[in-house]
Amino acid sequence: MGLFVMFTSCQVGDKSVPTENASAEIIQTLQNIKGKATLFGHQDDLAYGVGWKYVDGESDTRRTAGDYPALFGWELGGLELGHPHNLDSVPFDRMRNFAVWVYENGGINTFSWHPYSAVDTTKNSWVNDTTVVKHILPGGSHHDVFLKHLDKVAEFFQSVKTSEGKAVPFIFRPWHEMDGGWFWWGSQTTTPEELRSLFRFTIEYLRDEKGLNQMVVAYSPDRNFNSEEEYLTWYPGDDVVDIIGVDNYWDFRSPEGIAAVIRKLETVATYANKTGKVAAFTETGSDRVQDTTWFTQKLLPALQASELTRQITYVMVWRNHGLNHFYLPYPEHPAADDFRQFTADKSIWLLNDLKGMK
Ligand code: BMA
Repeated sequence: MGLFVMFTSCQVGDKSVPTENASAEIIQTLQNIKGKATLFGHQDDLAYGVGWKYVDGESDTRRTAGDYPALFGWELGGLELGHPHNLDSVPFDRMRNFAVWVYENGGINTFSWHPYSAVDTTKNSWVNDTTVVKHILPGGSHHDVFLKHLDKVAEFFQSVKTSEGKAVPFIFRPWHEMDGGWFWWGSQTTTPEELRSLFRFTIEYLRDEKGLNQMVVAYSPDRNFNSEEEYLTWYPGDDVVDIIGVDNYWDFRSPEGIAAVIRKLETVATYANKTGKVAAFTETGSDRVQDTTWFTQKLLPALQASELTRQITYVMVWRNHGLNHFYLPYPEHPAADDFRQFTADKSIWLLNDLKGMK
């Protein structure tokens, strides 16, 4: 990487205090590419794909487009209960190695977390009929259980380091899609104030108590907003968020929806500019890519719609679980050519493009 900024600003009260911060590497990279390119990302890319699992060096992105993604998504759900693998069966030991490989090969890691409920650990993230958040906040009946969950997450993050012992910087994207009703931290059971407290508590605990200075934080509601004010309903504060994001699958499903995708990306990019942060399209995709020109006719036009959408620093599609659930066309898939064209666009960067910049 060219110019390395070893210090970032972190807000304490109303003062800006420089802190030595490994996460600065990621922010600097994203600031450098802002307006020039959008990094392409894929969830679980190195772990498995359509028709393969845990084959060294394998990647559906590389199989189809000839190079790895620039950004790699990983999921932590299950870690909080001490499970050896996540809820999609990815062993945490392998995930740690993948994340180190990504860092050493010039890519960026981002972690999502779909935790089990600390109130009833038999319930996964997709429950919306009981109140959880109120009970896990400080003073709540299950706060101590939640702290143990966070300790597990912290311990894992601390263990992601190179063989020389350097902490691997990463993006953490907790409590996403809170504006939807499907998760236990979502709008069906949680007030905006509770969610903001949960988000803030989570980050302050990991960063300040556990010293995770290599962590960059992404805020990513789903598509349920029509103004900046609505977008910020759940926003925990500029001092605990670095990346201004959005998840949006839904709006792509109708032809008129692209305008909505664009409008929301513009809201995100505008707020990022206002606060000196970077904007990202944190999750999207079309399951099984049934629309075989989705990448060049939907996603690319959305990313290239305006100066603001061109400032989206990365876009990530979800995982390639198998033939019944995948977001990236495997080589024989009818959308493979379209995906190749998409990644060949000079504004879309895979791993080698990103390395070239550095
Ligand atoms: C969902 C699906 C699930 C998966 C979950 C967490 O969107 O892909 O199969 O368990 O994400 O990764």
